[in-house]
Amino acid sequence: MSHDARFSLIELDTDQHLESLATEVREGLTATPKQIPCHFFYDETGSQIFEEICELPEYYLTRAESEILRDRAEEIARRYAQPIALVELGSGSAIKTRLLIDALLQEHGSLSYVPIDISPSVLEASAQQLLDDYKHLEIRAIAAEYQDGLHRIHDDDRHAKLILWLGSSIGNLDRPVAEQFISSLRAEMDPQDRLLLGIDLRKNREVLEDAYDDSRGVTARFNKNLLERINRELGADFDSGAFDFQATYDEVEGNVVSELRSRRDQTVRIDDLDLEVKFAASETIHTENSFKYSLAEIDALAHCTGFAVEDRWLDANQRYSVNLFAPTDR
Ligand code: AVJ
Repeated sequence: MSHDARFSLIELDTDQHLESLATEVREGLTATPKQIPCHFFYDETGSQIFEEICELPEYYLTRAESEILRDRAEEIARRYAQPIALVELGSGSAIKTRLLIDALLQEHGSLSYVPIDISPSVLEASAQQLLDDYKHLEIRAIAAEYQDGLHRIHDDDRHAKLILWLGSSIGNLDRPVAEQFISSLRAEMDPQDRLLLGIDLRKNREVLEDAYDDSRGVTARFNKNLLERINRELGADFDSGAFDFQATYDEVEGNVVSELRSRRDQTVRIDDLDLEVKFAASETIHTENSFKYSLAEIDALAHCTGFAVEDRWLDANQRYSVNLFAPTDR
């Protein structure tokens, strides 16, 4: 079959939910403490730098997750007797998804892949590649925010679903928000459906702070690109060299906090917002939280969102977990 027959893209109108860069930068840089939401990391440059981060010796998360999926993909595929719909939140780095696509096609002969991502262009590009490589793959892409996209996956009732949320993306959410979001996933799932969740584990400070502030300065560049993006898109005059990057593990919260810290007193002008932002020496801009979970916290998360942990796999170094959540009835 041609690509056209095997590909569809639904674009949901999510404008009313999507705050623009302008609005959120104004809010975040006039707040105390200052902050910029981490989803703005991922413009074209930022997405490229993120790929570099995933290859860093210190950033073990991507490798650990791939190791687990490589070892377990077949076993996961064999749990389903019939072809399924593989739903993925954030179409992400295709490499990890391919491990599962390979195993599912091997097991069932056909597969429907439903990537949900905010960017239609990212969805189209990755779909072309996948359709070329897999002749028995059908792709029903949804360009939307996760929440809106998820309401659409119910439309396809022919297949059992396996929902993927990989990369420890859950770590960006405050714990109560994570709980709400997993509950909302549960609401879209039937008894035979499963949720496969990649979650980074709590561990000692040094390993975490190295992972989030690498010796080559790639993560620092990733953070400073936020300032350069604001220069490019909002006509600002940030000198990114006048900020230092820092990642600090809060052991009690289990949270790696990423920040940019002003090296001196300075004023930044943002033309498009007609805004001047003053920074005191050492004042910070909060850029990201990366929450870590203990195994007990993952069990509790499953329990209070209507799931049981049906299976859990760790990498050989026991730094990272992939969890198969099965709906419980309640
Ligand atoms: C993509 C959100 C999982 O928190 O580990 C990597 C992003 N930030 N290095 C993470 C990130 C700095 C990442 N997530």
